[in-house]
Amino acid sequence: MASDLAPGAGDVLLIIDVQNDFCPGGGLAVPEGDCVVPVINRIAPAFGQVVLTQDWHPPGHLSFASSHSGRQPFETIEVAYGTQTLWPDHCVRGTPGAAFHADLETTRAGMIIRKGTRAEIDSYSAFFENDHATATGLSGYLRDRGLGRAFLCGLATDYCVHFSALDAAKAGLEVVVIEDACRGIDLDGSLAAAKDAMTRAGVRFIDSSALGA
Ligand code: VGL
Ligand code: ZN
Repeated sequence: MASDLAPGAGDVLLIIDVQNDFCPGGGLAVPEGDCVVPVINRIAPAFGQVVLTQDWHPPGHLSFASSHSGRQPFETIEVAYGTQTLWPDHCVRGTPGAAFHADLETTRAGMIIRKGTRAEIDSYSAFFENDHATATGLSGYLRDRGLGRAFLCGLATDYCVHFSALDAAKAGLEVVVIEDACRGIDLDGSLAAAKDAMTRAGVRFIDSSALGA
């Protein structure tokens, strides 16, 4: 009998930010970030619908420590929409660091969402910018296509995967995070906190082997 986790109609695989800058050697390298690539390539063919996201910042983006004199990466500042962590420069639109990892199989994607494209606002979530008000259009896309369950994977577990999962749950989607297809940054306990918040939001965590793919 097929398990309830076997991907079918109504399911989408959401591949978050598998870009060079989040992989070893990149501007904001996530430990083992590149290890998600073979896992994602193995499971993606099981899904009829695949969406990719790409962190895509203009030069001088507000989330870059280098945009604030005297500030260092990983410090936080207060901005119009709340607290913002400052990052090393990463995923500057059009640069090699912003490109998908060269081995990531992207041809199956029906949609690529670029986020963080406005200089004055960051966007961790694939659904809303960090003001939690400006939509990217992804929830409409999923709704229009009748997709009610989102399987999430990619980088980073505690930032873009985390906030995408919360927004997906808020939008009424059933949300499943494929843990071995994600890696985290883990800044000051952010990984445990993210997992807690996702669990409280009803997000389910699985290993890719549970997909039968
Ligand atoms: C991300 C920090 C800054 C992510 C993007 O993809 O998780 N994290 N920008
Ligand atoms: Zn970013």
